[in-house]
Amino acid sequence: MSHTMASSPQVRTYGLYIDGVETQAKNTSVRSAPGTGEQIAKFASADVADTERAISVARRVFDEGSWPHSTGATRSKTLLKLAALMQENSEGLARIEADEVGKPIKQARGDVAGSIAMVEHAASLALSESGRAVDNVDPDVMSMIIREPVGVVGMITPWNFPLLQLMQKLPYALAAGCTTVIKPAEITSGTTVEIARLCTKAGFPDGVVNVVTGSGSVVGDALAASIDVDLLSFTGSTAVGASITTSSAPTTKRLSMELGGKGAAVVLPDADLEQAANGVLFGALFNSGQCCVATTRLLVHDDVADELIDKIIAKLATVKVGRPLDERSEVGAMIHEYHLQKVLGFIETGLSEGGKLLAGGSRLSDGEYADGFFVEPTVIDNVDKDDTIFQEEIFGPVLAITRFSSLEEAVTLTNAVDYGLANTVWASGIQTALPLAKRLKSGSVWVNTTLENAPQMPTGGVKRSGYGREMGPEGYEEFTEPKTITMRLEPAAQFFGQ
Ligand code: TAP
Repeated sequence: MSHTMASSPQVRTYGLYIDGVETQAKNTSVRSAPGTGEQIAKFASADVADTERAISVARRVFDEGSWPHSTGATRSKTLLKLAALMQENSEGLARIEADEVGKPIKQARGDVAGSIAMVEHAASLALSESGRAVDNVDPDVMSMIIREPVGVVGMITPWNFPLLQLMQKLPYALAAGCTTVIKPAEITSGTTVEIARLCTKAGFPDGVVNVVTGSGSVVGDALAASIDVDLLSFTGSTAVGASITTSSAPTTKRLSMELGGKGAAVVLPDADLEQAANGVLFGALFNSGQCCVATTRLLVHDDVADELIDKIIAKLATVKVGRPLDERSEVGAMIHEYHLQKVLGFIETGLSEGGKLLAGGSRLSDGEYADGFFVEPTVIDNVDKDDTIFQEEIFGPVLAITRFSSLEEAVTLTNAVDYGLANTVWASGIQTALPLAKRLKSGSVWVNTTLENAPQMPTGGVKRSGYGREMGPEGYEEFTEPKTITMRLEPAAQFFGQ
């Protein structure tokens, strides 16, 4: 891969990656760039038989192959080799991601850097994590809790951060000794196939990393229904996640669910308002708001609401919406036309339910925006707890503002949604900020910062945002199964009152 290839108008072609070999499928799908309308990639569209072939390869390689029994050092070195190859190809990966998703190239570079950091972190866990001993039950009893790889892992990922979401799962599963079958979102499959190619170069045995591109209702459903998939690790919408819990139920496989979100940024009167204005806006607009942890609800104390909103509107005037490969762009395109219309529909509903438009509100379609799916960053004030845009995940660059007058009200409002992924608190006094952070129902809370992640920090949701954690030692453990081996030393065990 080279970035000249990625940035040329030439269409990139990707096949199915099974057992270390890339093959074409009977059908293909074509992806046009959401920022420019140009055709950029052609993906293989797998059928159920292709998916079952990939699963049976992953099953055989897990049951009979060397990877699950390899040493921590081998897994770690192979992961570090993958990280080095990703580094060599980082600009190409970033350009594919920007092209296919429509995100600004600067942010795509950040996604690649973050992904490499996760591979390196997983490499360290492959060396450091192991089982434990229990030796305090009886002086003559010793128990070992060993950690075994969970088996064949199916991974289903969304289109908003194709590489980053994959890397929150794949390196940790590989560090644990699992084999994998990955189904990326059909329209953004490029970097996932690129990673499979790099995995072979890095020295992962054939069949450890398999990629089956195609639609969710075919490939995803086949993964959910397969008895040979031991764990299905899913990132996507709450609706599809819920349907997978049903479709996979007869197999009793383990599930890990990273689902939707509806984060709030809570701004207290003692907050640094300049910082808060910048952070709130970034949290709402990052990845064009197509971000599970986006803070698209601003909950602000009455005393500082007007001042903060003025600062947000002033800052917004300096934010550059632009084509993904334009180095100046800070907000890119929506993923596709249908989604753009959905976002515009949410804005319309928000205003019809009593919201007051402070900025944006329309599609951008002139000049550089003519061939892409761009929405103006939008700010709506006067949003009530029961309004649609307060409750539902918009997945677009829309900030909904609600005011409060007491800490209790801020807690109630933050928690008054079905989701529980990530929230943010802006406040100077730690005595207020920390107790507040503890009362917010979400898997993560940021205080005086936002969207700040690192591989050492686990991420995941509560309520309808799902269950399970990714990254950190907790994320690694998701891909392991504890096994308890108990031994009696001397004297011999007593049975039936011998
Ligand atoms: P979804 O529409 O749910 O799609 C996610 C994945 O599921 C895609 O690969 C999709 O395939 C596949 N899929 C669709 N139907 C399926 C089925 N019946 N069985 C199995 N798989 C199926 O989500 P999206 O629109 O791509 O992504 C946006 C959503 O992801 C948002 O709700 C966002 O909050 C959430 N998200 C959550 C997180 C975390 S960490 N919690 C991170 C990122 C995104 P195709 O699309 O190819 O058909």
